[in-house]
This record gives sequence, structure tokens and C-alpha cells, in this order.
Amino acid sequence: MIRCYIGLGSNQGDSRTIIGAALAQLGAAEGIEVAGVAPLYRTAPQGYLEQDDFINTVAEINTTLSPLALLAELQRIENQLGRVRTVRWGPRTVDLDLLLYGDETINLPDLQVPHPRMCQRAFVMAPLADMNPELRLAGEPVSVTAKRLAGEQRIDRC
Ligand code: GSY
Repeated sequence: MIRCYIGLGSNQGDSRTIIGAALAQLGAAEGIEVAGVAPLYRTAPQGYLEQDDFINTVAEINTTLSPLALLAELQRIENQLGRVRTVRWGPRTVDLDLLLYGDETINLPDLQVPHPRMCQRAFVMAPLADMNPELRLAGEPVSVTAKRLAGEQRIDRC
């Protein structure tokens, strides 16, 4: 079993229900066990600012799937929950990002792990720090990164 972290976000539709449905589908998938889920956060949009707030969280999973098989499963769940890929940084029903796959580094055209922008995103680092504050990324514990980033983006537990 490989321990992985998945970032979940939604800012279209009933985001809390949609994230709940995504977590239920993750837990029901062959080769995936959900080991824990961080609290939900309401977060200001980052990147493209002219859109609604997001609901974000992070799930810890254990999986027997390969990285690409796990990515395919995440995309299947996104599609099943109605995700349509239109504006690159725009609103979305649900986004499931593979953040970490064990301690592997993966550089494929369709999959970069660790997720290349995760350490700049308070909406990822805060829930990740709730799950595993001592985890070290980019040379520091994620709890330290999360505290620093919290001053740069509005994020509230909800
Ligand atoms: O994959 C990230 C999607 N996304 C988000 C998000 O999930 N939350 C916030 N707050 N801003 C975002 N901008 C993008 S793109």
C-alpha cells in the first residue's frame, strides 16, 4: 500500500455535497482506502480571481494503484460528478489533485508529483498540515509553510 494525499476543491454547485460524494467514490474505488480527511475550508480563489470562493480539503488515502491508474480513477470521479474542462483556472464542480504518491517524484507529461504548485497554495497546505503537520516538503514542515501562506490568502475553516 502506498500512502497518498489528494487535494479536493469545488466552487460550482453544492460544493460540500459534491466533495462528500467525491470522498465516498474514492472510498468505494477498487484499490483505494480513505485513511483520513482534513476539515473543510472556505477559500478565496487563487489564480483567476473573478470567481466564487472554493470549498477545499485534503484526503489521505492508501492505494495499491499505480500513479497513472490512480490519476485515471481521480479523473473518472471528476467526470462522473459533472466536471467539464473549460477555462483553465476557472470555476469547477470538483477538482481532485494527486498531491503526493508516497515519497516518489514523478515527471510525466500528464502527471507531476509532488504537485508542482502545492507548496504555494494555502488552500492545500492548511488542510495537509491538519492531517500531518510534521510532513516535510521543500525543506520545512508543512505546518510552517501553512502558517506562512495563511497570511497571503483568505482561508477559513467551515
Ligand atoms: O486545483 C486547484 C483549483 N483551484 C483552486 C482551489 O481549489 N481553491 C482556491 N481557493 N483557488 C483555486 N484556484 C484554482 S485553479
